[in-house]
Amino acid sequence: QIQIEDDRTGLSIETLRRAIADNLFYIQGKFPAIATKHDYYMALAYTVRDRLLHRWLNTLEVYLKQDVKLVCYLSAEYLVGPHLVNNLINLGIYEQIRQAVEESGLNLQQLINTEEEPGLGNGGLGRLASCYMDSLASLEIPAIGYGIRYEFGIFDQEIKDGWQVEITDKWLQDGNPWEIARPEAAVSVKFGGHTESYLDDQGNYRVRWLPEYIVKGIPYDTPILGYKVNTANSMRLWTSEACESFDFQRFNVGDYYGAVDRKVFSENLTKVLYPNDEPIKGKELRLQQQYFFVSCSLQDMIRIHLNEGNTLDNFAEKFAVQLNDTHPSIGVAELMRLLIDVHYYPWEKAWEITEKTFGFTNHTLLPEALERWPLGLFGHLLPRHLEIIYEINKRFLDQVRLKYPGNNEKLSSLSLIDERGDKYVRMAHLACVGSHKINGVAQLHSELLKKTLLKDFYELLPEKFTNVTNGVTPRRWMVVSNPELSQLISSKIGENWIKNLDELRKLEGFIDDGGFRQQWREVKRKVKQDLAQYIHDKLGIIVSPDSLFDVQVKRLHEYKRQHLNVLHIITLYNRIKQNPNLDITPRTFIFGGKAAPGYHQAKLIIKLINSVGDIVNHDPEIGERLKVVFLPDYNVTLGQRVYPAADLSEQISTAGKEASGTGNMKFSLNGALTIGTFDGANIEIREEVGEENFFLFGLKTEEIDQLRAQGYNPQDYYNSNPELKAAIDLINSGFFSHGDGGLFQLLINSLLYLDHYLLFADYQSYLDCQERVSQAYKDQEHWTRMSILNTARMGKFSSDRSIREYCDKIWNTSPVPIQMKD
Ligand code: DL6
Repeated sequence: QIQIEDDRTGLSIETLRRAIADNLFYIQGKFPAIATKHDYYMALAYTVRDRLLHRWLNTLEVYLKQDVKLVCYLSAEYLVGPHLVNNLINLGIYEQIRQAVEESGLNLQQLINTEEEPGLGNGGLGRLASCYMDSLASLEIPAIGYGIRYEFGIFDQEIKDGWQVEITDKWLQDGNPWEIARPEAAVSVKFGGHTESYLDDQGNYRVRWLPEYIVKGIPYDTPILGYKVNTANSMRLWTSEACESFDFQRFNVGDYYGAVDRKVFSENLTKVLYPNDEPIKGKELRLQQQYFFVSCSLQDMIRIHLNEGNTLDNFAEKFAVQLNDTHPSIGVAELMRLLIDVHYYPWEKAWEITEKTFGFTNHTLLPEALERWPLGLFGHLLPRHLEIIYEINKRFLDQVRLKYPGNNEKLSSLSLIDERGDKYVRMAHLACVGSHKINGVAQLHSELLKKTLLKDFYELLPEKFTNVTNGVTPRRWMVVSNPELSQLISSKIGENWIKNLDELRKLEGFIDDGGFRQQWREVKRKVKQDLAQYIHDKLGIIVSPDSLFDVQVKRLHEYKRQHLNVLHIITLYNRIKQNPNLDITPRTFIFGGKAAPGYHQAKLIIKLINSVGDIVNHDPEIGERLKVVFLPDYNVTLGQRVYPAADLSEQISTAGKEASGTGNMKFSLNGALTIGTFDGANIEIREEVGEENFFLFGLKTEEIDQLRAQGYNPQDYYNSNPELKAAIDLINSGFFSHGDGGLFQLLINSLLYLDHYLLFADYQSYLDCQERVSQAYKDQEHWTRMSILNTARMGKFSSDRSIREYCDKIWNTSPVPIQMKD
């Protein structure tokens, strides 16, 4: 019998080649002689998408038929990263496609490189959401990731004269082959106006909301395929549109601009992603965005549920909704509104459903990142939700009174409304009260939540609190980004580690094999060479792949202390200048990361890194011993280049400030050693890899508390530590800024007179620890052993483990395997 492959589903090289040619012709409307690389990328992307659609529609059909429980991840941010290569890996057709592309006279890597990544997030929180989407699908857990389809994602970063310059990110400009619009599933979202009460036919008291305006939400779906399974879940992102594109009444009375006002407002709603680290106050558009996507998503869930013939009575048994930080926490009030005002549930039943449905993940202890909305603004935009929040609060505070009679202090600290000065709605409190589980993202962070930020909630509702330590997907962060190391690993222990990361432990059995260690080093050198080439091509800086690649890539923030790293560089520089023959381990310091456009100190740190680099890199006396590189426009794509090439991972936040970190996991997984503080997931990484394979330094949280209680004075450290003083004085002298001693003054003064993040207190410990790193690196055999052990012991930090924990502790869900129909 002859088997004929369908051009849209077939996986043979010949069929794939034909499908690419077909898509070039019929979708891009091009023939080879006039096709650009981008045309070929699109033709290839559509070829891959066809194979996804097949699995995706099959998955949706099974979900529908079996009326499964769905995990709905509500996240204002997703940092998806490029789709093409990840889909090739997860489909298991990388090699076939490479050959099919080559037979068409093209180079797969070049096509992969033309993809513009969707930058729909700021950093860790958004990237975590995407790792979790990968794991949900790979573990065959039915899920939808709901979010916002920002037209402009996180800005592109350029560096001009050492300063960050922000450029609008136009990721949709050349089309997005991975998404499918679903205008038929559009929903309406109300804003503003007022409420009124009425009695229904049965004499029940009801409230209706008469909005000032209504916006339409259109879903765009992107299939997210699991690794070598048939499950493809949906990432459903909402775009806002005007209900009416043109107001003829206004036009007819001569109000030409007014006629398009509403349209402009509606379309602006999902235009742009807010950079984090900006003060929230007054950012009305952000609250509009949050409410918009949350309302769209909850309405969507209810539609799906009712379509399956259910009533909402069992909504919580069929939907587990996770709040990714407070950004979607308005969902608590919105679900109450939908249940009470639209589906006429009594308050008590609605509340029971709501609390069972939601789980809340906190991602930060930084007080400035905690969302609270001025009461006036909130009530103006969401008048009905404010009423509902007042009622939730009234009932909640009654509960508090029972436990703490006469304790006004407790009432005020737990209340959903902050009334200590100007009044605010506290979104974290709404999330805590309205969720059945609350979790932090690393053990230390979850403990600190209970002791500090959410202490009163913990004392009142201890059973709600739990921890789920973050994880990262080994598919993107090893198989996609480090194919060389992945192949070496698989050649020794097979491929099962990709689905079960604990299997990496088997590598320990090869640790005494000198040949294996040699191969390990060769792979590292090769990826370092590739990064060195990239650095040369982009920045014209020559770095040696034999130097120690010391890497800090993450958002720029004072608590992450990139400037502590700079103080180390300057100290090494000073040492060489004082002793030109100094024998030190040659290092290439590599930085990358974006600063929020309004965060001046963070931008000044970027300028400082580049200024120090300018001097150090051009000083002949320093030569090859020190190089400083700032990689512009750090994003997922660049991360994929950088993590595999690192020898040393800088995780040097002030203890107690980094909730978890996930870059720390990606580095270790790729065989880098960590220099880190006792903070976030560093602690658990050290526990896993062994303290002898981790470079720990700095004060612990309790020591920091003690130091502050005694009265911390950074000047004491400055005056008593000559090397620290020399480094600070050199910056202040204008040595790195063409004589302009004032340029870095804001930054330096904040260290000298405040040092909120205790750089000076940790400086000596950091330097000593870096010295241990340098010594260790000289013994390459031993370093290789430590590197292998880091990789081998990273099983815990797979996002598959995190997702299993969410399923068990919070969502109460289990896998639904998908069989393919012929
Ligand atoms: O949980 C993901 C990620 C953590 O790894 C980082 O430590 C933490 O800083 C980050 N938090 C945020 C804050 N956003 N808010 N709110 O991005 O989350």
